Amino acid sequence: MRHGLLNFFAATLERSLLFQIQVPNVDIKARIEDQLSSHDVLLYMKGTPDFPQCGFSGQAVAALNAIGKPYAFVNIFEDPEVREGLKEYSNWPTFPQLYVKGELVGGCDIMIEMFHSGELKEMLEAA
Ligand SMILES: N[C@@H](CCC(=O)N[C@@H](CS)C(=O)NCC(=O)O)C(=O)O
Repeated sequence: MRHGLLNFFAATLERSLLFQIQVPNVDIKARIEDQLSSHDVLLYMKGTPDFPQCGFSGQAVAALNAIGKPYAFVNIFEDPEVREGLKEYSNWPTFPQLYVKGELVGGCDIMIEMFHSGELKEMLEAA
C-alpha cells in the first residue's frame, strides 16, 4: 500500500515537472513563430534602434537604417524567454538576429557583408 502511494506521488511529481518544463517551450516557440509571421523584416536585438545596447546590434541597426526599409524589432533584454528560446529555435547563439519573411538571414557580420555587397538592400526591397 505504502509502495503504491509512493508510486502515485512519484508519478504526480513527474507529470508536474514535465508540465513545467514543456509548457514554456511550446509557448515560446509559438510566440516566436507569431512574431516572425507578423513581420516581414524583424530584428532581434539588444536595446532599441534609438538606443542599441550592444555594438553589434548598433551596427545592424545602422545597416538597416541606411537602407531605409521599415523594420520591426524585439529588444531581447525585455524578454529573457525569447532571448533563450530564439537561440534554440534558430540554432544561432548570438544577437542581433535578422529575419526576413520568417527566415534567419544572420547576425551582424553577415548583415554587414551583405550590406556592402548590395545583397541586403536587394533582399529587403523584395520582402
Ligand atoms: N559575430 C557576431 C557578434 C554578435 C555577438 O557576439 N553577440 C553576443 C554578445 S552581444 C551575444 O549575443 N551573446 C549571447 C547573449 O548575450 O545572449 C555577429 O555576427 O552577430
